[in-house]
Amino acid sequence: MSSIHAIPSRNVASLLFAALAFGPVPRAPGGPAALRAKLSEWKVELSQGTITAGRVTFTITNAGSIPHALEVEGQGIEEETAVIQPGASATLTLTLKPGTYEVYCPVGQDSHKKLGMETDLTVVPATSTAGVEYDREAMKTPTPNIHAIRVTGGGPVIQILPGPFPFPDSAAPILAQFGDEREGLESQVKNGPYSDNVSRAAGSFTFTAWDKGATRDSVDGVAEFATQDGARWKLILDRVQTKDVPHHPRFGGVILGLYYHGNTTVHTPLVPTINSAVALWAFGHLYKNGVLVTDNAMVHVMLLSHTRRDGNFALACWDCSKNTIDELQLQILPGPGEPKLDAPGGFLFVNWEKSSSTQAPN
Ligand SMILES: [Cu+2]
Repeated sequence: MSSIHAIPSRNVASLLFAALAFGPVPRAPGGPAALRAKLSEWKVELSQGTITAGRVTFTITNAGSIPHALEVEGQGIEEETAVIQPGASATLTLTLKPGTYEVYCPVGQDSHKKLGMETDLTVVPATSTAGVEYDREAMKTPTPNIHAIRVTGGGPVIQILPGPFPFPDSAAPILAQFGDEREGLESQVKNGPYSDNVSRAAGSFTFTAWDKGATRDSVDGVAEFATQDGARWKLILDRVQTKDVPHHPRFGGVILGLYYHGNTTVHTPLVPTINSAVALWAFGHLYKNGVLVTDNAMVHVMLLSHTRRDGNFALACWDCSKNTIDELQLQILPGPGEPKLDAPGGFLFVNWEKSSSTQAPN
């Protein structure tokens, strides 16, 4: 064994600093190294980002309000825990070789991962100071990939009017997990915007959305439509929202390719379970018959799996996630603190039933 006295003292200090700040924690002789993982909406936090190679026991706690799990993937390994209920813990013991591993929540066909529940774990050789180098690598801020989508509304245009939710029995157990939001949602089960009560409308809606990360997302688009009562509405999308609230991850973000609603516990269960090509929350300028209503209309847009029957446009399925993605939903609510919109139920909810999308330039 080499003597520590051979290393100049300044280097000892910097090595010690590096070890304290980011370095691998030495394992107890014989036993596996210990690593703690904390799961919540929507992140995975590890007690350390770097560990030495060998046997590792992950102790995973679900500190969130919905079920999660943990998967470790990389270097030929792909191992996951069973689903962990809120407040519960689980352990996972693995033998890890040096390299980088992805540590994420596999729940919801990777929708939790897409919402941010992923992190990296770097495993360094057991007998080496190379960990310092690995750590510098791991500390680099990753350059996010920008993805953009252009969506064009098409096919029959319908306005969804207030009414009862058609799948109250299926939604009830999920509603129970929504805490403070439950009461509001339960009133929407009886009379809300996710009903079978529809009427024919007409109009156009085209937009482009950029997924650049939670606070840099962007959107550009215009919707023009005439509702059942003959009113002509125009919405100019202005900016994404950036507020996060429970169950509404990245409320304000642009999210491409998410599996949610229905029984997923992500966002409201009063929309059937769907896959979305794009979902976003934004503020817009809203005009009625050429007169400005508000500069702060709250807008939710989704291009999603088809949920409605041809012909009468009733909601056709509780789990619609396997259906073709061609339904474009536009929901408009008044801005925070503003009076209800002059429309049935105080909201505007318009669908374009045969819509399409293309990849847009970044
Ligand atoms: Cu999860």
